[in-house]
Amino acid sequence: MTSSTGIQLPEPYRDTARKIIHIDMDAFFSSVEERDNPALIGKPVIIAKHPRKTGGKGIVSTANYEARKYGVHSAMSAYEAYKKCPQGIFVEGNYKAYKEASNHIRAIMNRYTDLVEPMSIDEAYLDVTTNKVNESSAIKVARRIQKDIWNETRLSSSAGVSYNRFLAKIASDVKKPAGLTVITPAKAVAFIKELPIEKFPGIGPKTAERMHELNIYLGADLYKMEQMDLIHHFGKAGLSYYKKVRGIDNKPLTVDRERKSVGKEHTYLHVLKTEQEVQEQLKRLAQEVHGSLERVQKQGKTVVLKIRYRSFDTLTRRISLPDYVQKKSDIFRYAAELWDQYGDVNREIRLLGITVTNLQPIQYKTLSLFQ
Ligand code: TTP
Ligand code: MG
Repeated sequence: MTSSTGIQLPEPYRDTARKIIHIDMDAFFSSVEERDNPALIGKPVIIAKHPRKTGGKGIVSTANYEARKYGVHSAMSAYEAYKKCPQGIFVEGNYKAYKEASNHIRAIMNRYTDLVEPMSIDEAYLDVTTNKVNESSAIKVARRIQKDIWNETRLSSSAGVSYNRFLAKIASDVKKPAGLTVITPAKAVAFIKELPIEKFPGIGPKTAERMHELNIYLGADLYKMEQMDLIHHFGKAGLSYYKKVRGIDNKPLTVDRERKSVGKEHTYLHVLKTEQEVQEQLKRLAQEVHGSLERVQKQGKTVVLKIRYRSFDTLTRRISLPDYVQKKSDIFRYAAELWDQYGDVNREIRLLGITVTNLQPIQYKTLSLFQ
């Protein structure tokens, strides 16, 4: 295609071979609360501390569909929610229960495919092009997962099925709660053309505003824009909009293979011969392991020390703790304790390593729950 600048850009390729499902739980936090306290069912439920208790502070995590009828929604101030729906029942979040439900749901998904990319506590993408139950219909897989989730957790979810992430995500939002929407390659472009621009995943309020200034309100308006012009106005994102409005999103799922441990070790060309050298190296290793734990947002319950002597004799000794550790000072303290108990500096040290295992994610903090 020729742009207004006269430069020719290649038309992007549309991959329609994959089968992608997006699952998003319905009114997640409040559904967990209703399940665990049936007295709430049928009433407007708002997940937030009551503004009376916080002196008017606090933000709504979510609200059930009953409360949404009054205009209450996520990220609204609890005070505003109270004004809109004074009879609403304010429930403080119970993060542990949500996390537990989320883990269970993830385990169900993993029974169908290992290609699961969680996006938040209540949503995930699944690539079921090939899957563990040998079901060629992605729609049937989605239905089975929704059914399993309901049977095993008593929580309802909505699913979107299509050939890429972008469309699957749009689809899961079409019919809520308990919906299942399919966007086929044949229908994709027509579907996107009718979509208001602010409903495009990845287009936030600011970008939407800039699009409005360019007279882009619907997918159809975006479709008419030339590739080069979109790049001019929106940079790299412009190219992505150009593709998405044509139903193109070839990005594969990113699967985080669960890390079981985080460790560092160093081999010393000049063997360590003094207690002080060992202590310094343990501190350095503790610092590095702490950094890695922080990057993966995990903490661990077991600290392992590895020692290799000049003779190449190698030993690993571990200590399992009642509480999770992540801080550098804790990792160092336990590694140093192991060293005191099992190490012998007179044998001269060729290698030291510290590993933290028995990991769990650090508590997820939502925008609003813990303020
Ligand atoms: P969402 O999936 O955005 O909302 P939802 O599941 O409550 O409702 P829907 O049926 O429309 O999907 O978010 C999932 C959970 O994440 C939600 O239950 C509460 C939490 N959350 C916050 O704590 N703060 C926020 O601002 C948002 C958007 C969500
Ligand atoms: Mg949800």
